[in-house]
Amino acid sequence: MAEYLNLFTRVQVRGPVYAGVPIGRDDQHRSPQRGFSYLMGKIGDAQVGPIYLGHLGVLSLVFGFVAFEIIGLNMLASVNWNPIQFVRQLPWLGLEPPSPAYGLRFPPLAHGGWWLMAGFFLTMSILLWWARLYRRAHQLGLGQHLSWAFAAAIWLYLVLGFIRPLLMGSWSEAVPFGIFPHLDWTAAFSIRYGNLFYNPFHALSIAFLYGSTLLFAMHGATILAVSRFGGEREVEQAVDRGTAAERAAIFWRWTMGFNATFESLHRWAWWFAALCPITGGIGILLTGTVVDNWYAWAMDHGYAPGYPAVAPAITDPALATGGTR
Ligand code: 07D
Ligand code: 07D
Repeated sequence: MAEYLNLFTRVQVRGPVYAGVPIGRDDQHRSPQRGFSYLMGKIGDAQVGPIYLGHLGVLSLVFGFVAFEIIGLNMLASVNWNPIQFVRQLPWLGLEPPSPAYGLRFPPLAHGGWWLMAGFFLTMSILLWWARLYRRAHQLGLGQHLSWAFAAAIWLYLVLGFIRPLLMGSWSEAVPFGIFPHLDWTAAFSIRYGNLFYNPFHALSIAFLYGSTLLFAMHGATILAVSRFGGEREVEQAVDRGTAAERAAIFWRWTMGFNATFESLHRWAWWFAALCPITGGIGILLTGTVVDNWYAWAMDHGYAPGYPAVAPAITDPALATGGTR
C-alpha cells in the first residue's frame, strides 16, 4: 500500500483512455484528442481530454477572445503600438470606462466606447460559460452546485461593472480593465466612499474569504491524514462511516469538541465560498446608492467610535461643494 505521509500526489492511476459516459447525440462534441501526461498526473488526473466543446463553449470562447483582443489592442495603442513597451508596461496598462460626462450613453470609441464593448463581450462570454456549466452538469446527471456557486461570483462581477453603474447612472463608476488599474480603482473606491473597512458587508465577505481558506486547509489536511484508512472515498464514508471517518471525527471532537461530517463539511465549504461574493456584492451595491460614506455611517450606528466633542463635527468630504468636488 502506498504511504500517504506526504504532501504530493504519489499515485497515478492509469487505465485505458476513457472517453466518459455516453451522452447520446451530443457525443460528437467531444474532441478526439486525449492522452496521458505524467506531469498533470502529479497534480491531478493523468488523463487529459477529451474536452467537450459544444455551441455554448465555442461561443463563449469567441466572445471572450473578442473582449481580450479589444482590451489588448487598446493597451497596445496606448503605447504607440510598440510591442516592447507593451510587454514592459503591461501590468500598468488599462482600458478605462467613459468619463462621468457621458453618463449611461454610448461614448465615442476612444472615450470609453471600447471599454463598453469589451465589457459587453466579456459579460456575454462569462454568461455563456455559466450556461455551459449548467448544461454539462445536467447532461451528466449532476446537481447544479457548481453553476450556482459560479453564479455567486458572477453576481459580484455584475454588481461591480453593470448593476451598480446603472443605479448610479454612469458607466464611469465601473471597473477599468487592467492589472494595476483595477487595483487603483479598488483603492480609490474605498477612499471615495469613506473606507470600505467600515462596510459590514465587506467585513462579512472577508470573514467568508478567510473562513474558506481555513475550511479548505482543515478539510484537505483531514482527508490526506485519513486517506491511509480509505478516507479519500469521501462519499462512501458519508453514508457508511468507516474507520477513516470515525478517526477524523474523533480527531476534531478531541481538539475542538465538534466535528463536521463527511457530508456537511462540503456544505460548509460551498456556503463559505459562495457567501464571499454574495455578501461582497451586497456591500458594493449599497455603496454610493444607499450609503455615501461608510465611516460616517459606522459612527452613526455605533460601529466606529465618534470623534470626541473637542473636534469639529465631521462632514462627509464627498458632499462638500466648491473646490473639493
Ligand atoms: C487563482 C483562478 C484563475 C484565475 C486567474 C485570473 C485575468 C485578467 C486581463 C490584463 C483567484 C485570470 C486573470 C483573466 C487578465 C487583463 C485585462 C482565482 C484563481 C489567474 N479581478 N484583484 C487579481 C480579476 C476585482 C483585487 C489577479 C478578474 C475587483 C486585488 C487577477 C476580476 C476587486 C487583487 C485578477 C477581478 C479586485 C486582485 C489574481 C473580475 C475587488 C490582487 C486573481 C472579472 C474584488 C491580485 C495584481 C486570482 C493581483 C488580483 C483578476 C475583479 C481586487 C489579475 C478577472 C474589481 C486587491 N485580480 N479584483 O488569482 O495580483 O484570483 O493583482 O471581476 O492583489 Mg482582481
Ligand atoms: C472578483 C468575482 C468576479 C469574477 C468572476 C470570474 C474571468 C476569466 C480566466 C481562468 C473575488 C471572471 C473570470 C474573466 C478567468 C482564466 C484564464 C471575486 C470576484 C466572475 N479587502 N475590497 C473584497 C479584503 C480593502 C475593496 C472582497 C481584505 C481596503 C473593494 C474580499 C482586506 C480597500 C472591494 C476583500 C481588504 C478595499 C473589495 C472580494 C485587507 C482597498 C470589492 C471577494 C486585509 C484600499 C470586493 C464588498 C471576492 C467586495 C472586495 C478582502 C481591504 C476595497 C473579501 C482581506 C480597505 C472596492 N475585499 N479592500 O470574492 O465584494 O473577490 O467588497 O485589508 O468590490 Mg477589500
